Amino acid sequence: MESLAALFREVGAPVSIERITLDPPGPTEVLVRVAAVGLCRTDYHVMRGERRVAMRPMVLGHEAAGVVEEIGTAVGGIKTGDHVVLTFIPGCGNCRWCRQGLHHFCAEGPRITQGPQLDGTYRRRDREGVAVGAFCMIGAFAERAVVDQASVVVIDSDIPFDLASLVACGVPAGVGAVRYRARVKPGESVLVVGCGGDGMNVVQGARLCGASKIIAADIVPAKLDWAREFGATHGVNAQGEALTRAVLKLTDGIGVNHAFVCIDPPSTLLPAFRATAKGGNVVVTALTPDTVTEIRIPPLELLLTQKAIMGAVYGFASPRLQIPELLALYRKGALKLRELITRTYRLDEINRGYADLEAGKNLRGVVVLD
Ligand code: CXF
Ligand code: ZN
Repeated sequence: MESLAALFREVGAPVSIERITLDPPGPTEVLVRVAAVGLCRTDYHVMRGERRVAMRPMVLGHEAAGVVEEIGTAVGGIKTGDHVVLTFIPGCGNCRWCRQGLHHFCAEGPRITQGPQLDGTYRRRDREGVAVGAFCMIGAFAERAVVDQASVVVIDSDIPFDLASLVACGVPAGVGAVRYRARVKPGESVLVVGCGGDGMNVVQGARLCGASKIIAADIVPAKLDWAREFGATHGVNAQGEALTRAVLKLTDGIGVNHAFVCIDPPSTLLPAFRATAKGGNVVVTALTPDTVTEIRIPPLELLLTQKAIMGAVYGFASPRLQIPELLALYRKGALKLRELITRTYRLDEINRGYADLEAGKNLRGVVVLD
């Protein structure tokens, strides 16, 4: 069948909207009509060549929700008509990690930038017949996507698709980092550096965990205002040493219990580290360009302050656990989803959406398909 798709063909160039051919799902795959897909910064890093992928052309887009239209012969637990959220790391179910329920550690995870499906073959071709990859084994900047069942989580059908798409990446990344990585406790203090898609969800995760002081830091004033709506108790418009100083001032010179680095780790990690109290946690959720190969933390300072520096992908918990959990929190009014969406776009407006993200106008832009 044919599908309109946004193809990443050239580094630094806009994605190109083209008709591609989509093969039917293989035995363990499903065909999904994409209903909504978020404009996460990770795809933009790829477009700009900051995060390398193994092939082009490739359909980007990984923060998606939609409807199952067809299932392969060996698919279990998913049926035609099911509403689904796609996961940017597959949960193969067979590796040592998936067998423990740690799907965010799935052994197939390192292959998500390669291009082929989970089974190593391709389902997409361009009009010249050239194989087209699918970013994160999803490729959701398209009307339709064929994905392995390992990338699918079935959700309740009353959740609006634009909101459902958000729990595919940004929301679990941020909320999960607070709940499952740092394990923030009631009364603790939190610093969030960078209040974009991940950071704003760290803010609301900290609120959910009962943090008493939630300091939002960003250099875009509007994001500090938004952060207050999501639960931040303080806003700091500063970076570098000035950021550290401002946070120490707000915490009686002690620092926060937990700092979250949600933007540009090479420049924000040390200021966040130094704004953290002795024995505290520094959690990195943000991607770094491939060219950045080290972080600069004085080892003696690390030893003497006894802080922990941690990474969190997918919020450090299985998307299979988190997606239903987050939707339940939304349903009881504890989690903001609608408020995360600044603007919606058509599929052919993706480049404009990323220009808006770059200009700091969007918390989350979401492509909504008919
Ligand atoms: C990213 C998150 C950080 C590691 C690589 C993939 N995914 C989505 O934005
Ligand atoms: Zn993402």
